[in-house]
Amino acid sequence: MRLSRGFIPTIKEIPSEAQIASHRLMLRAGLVRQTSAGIYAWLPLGLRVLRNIERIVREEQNAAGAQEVLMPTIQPAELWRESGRYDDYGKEMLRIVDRHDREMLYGPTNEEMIVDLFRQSVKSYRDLPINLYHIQWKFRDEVRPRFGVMRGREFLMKDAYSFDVDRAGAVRAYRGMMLAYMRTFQRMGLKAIPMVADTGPIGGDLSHEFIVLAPTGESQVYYDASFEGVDYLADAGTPDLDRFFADITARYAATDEKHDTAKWAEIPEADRREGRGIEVGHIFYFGTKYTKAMNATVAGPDGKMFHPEMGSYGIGVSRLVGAAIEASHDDAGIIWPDAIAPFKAAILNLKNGDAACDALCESLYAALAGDALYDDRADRAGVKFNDADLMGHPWQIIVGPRGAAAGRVELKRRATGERVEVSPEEALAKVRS
Ligand code: 5CA
Repeated sequence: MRLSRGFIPTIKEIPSEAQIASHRLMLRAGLVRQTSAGIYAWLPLGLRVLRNIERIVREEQNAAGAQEVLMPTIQPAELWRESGRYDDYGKEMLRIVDRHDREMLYGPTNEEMIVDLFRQSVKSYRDLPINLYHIQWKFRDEVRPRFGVMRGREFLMKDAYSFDVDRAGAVRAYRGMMLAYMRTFQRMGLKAIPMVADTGPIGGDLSHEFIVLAPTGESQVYYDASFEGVDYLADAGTPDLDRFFADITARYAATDEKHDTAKWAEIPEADRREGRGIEVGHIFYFGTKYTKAMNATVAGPDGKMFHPEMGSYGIGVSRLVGAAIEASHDDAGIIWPDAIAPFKAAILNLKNGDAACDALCESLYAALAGDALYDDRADRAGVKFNDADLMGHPWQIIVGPRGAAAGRVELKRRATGERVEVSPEEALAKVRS
C-alpha cells in the first residue's frame, strides 16, 4: 500500500475519551474509528491486524480438528427460551422484533444455536466427537463499554463447541482446545497464561481463562515464573494431552478472585510473579447442561438415546488487537509482534522526487509485494519517522539520497530501535526472514 493513497487517517491529538494506551494508539494510528458507543469501524490498517489474528486462530482450530462453520448474528428468541437463558441474560442482550412481531436477538454467544444445528443432524454416537467453530460478530450491551475494542458492545469472537459421548471425551476435547489456545497465543507473539476461572452465565464446572500479561490489564494475576519458558510449539507430533494438561495445571496461576494465599506461600519467592492481565480467551466444560435443556439426543451403541457432553471455547479476536498493543508499545507508538503486524515493513522515502530514492523505493516496494507500506508522501523525514514508529511496523527500510546513490539503505528494527546500514538485498532478506 502507498501511504499517499492509503486510507490511514492518523491523528496527532490524543483523543480525550481514550483512557488506555491501546485505545489511544488505535485511534491515533488510524486502525479504527468509533461509530457508536462500543462499536467500531475497522479501517485498512486495523483490519489487516484483525485478519492476521483470525488467520492464526483459524489455522490452530483446524489443526486441532475443529471444523469451521458460520452461524448468523441474528437468532430467534425461542431457542433461548428453550435453554432458559432468554430472561437470564437481561439487558445485556440486544433484543429485536421483526416486521411479523417475531422476537429475535443479536447473538451474544452461540450455545443454543449450535445445539439446535446439532440436534437436527447428528443422530448417532458414531458421529462423535465433533467440534464446530465460527468466527463471528457478537453483541453484548455492556453497561460501560470502554477501552476501545477491548470491551466493546459489538466484538469479533471465535467460539467453538464440542460434542462428546461421555465426560472423558469432553475432557479430552477441553484439553485439546487448551493446547490449541496456547499455540495460538504463542504464534501471535503473546505471553498468555491459563487460569482457573468462574463459569458465569455459560455454566459448567471446569473453566479456564487465558490471560495476556500487560501492565494495564483489568485483572490482577499471580503466577509461577516457570510459565515464562514454556514452548507450546515445540511438540510437533501428536501431543500427549494428559501430560500437557497435568504439566500446565501443576503450575500456579490465578486471578485475584481465585488467588490462594496458602498455595502462593509454598512457591519459592524468586519464582513468584505478580502482574496485570487481559482475558483474551475463556473455555468451559459444561456437560449436558444445554443438550438436556434443549433435548438434543443421539443413539448410543445399545440403541438407547443419550445427551452428549459439551464444552465451549471462546477467543476475543477483536479484543486481541488491543491486548497485543497493551502488551507491546512504547512512548512513540505500537510495536507489532511480527506475526500479526499489518505490514512487515514500512519503506520510508526520505526524498520524494529524487530519482535514485524513488527508483530504489519502488523496487523494494515491488519486491515485498503486499507486505510493505510505502511512505511515498511529500512530507518531511521527521513526519515519516514518527508515523512509522506510531504504526509500529516491525521493520523500517529508510531510503535517503546519499544511501540510494551508493546502493545502501538503513534498516531499523522497531522493537529494539537498532539501525544498521545494509544493501537493499540484505534488507529484503531480513524483512522476509
Ligand atoms: N460461549 C463462551 C465461549 S465460546 C463465551 O461467550 N465466553 S466469553 O463470554 O468468555 O467470551 C469469550 C471471549 O470473548 C472472552 O474471553 C473475551 O476475550 C471476549 N469478549 C467478551 N466480551 C467482550 C467484549 N465486550 N468486548 C470484546 N471482547 C469480549
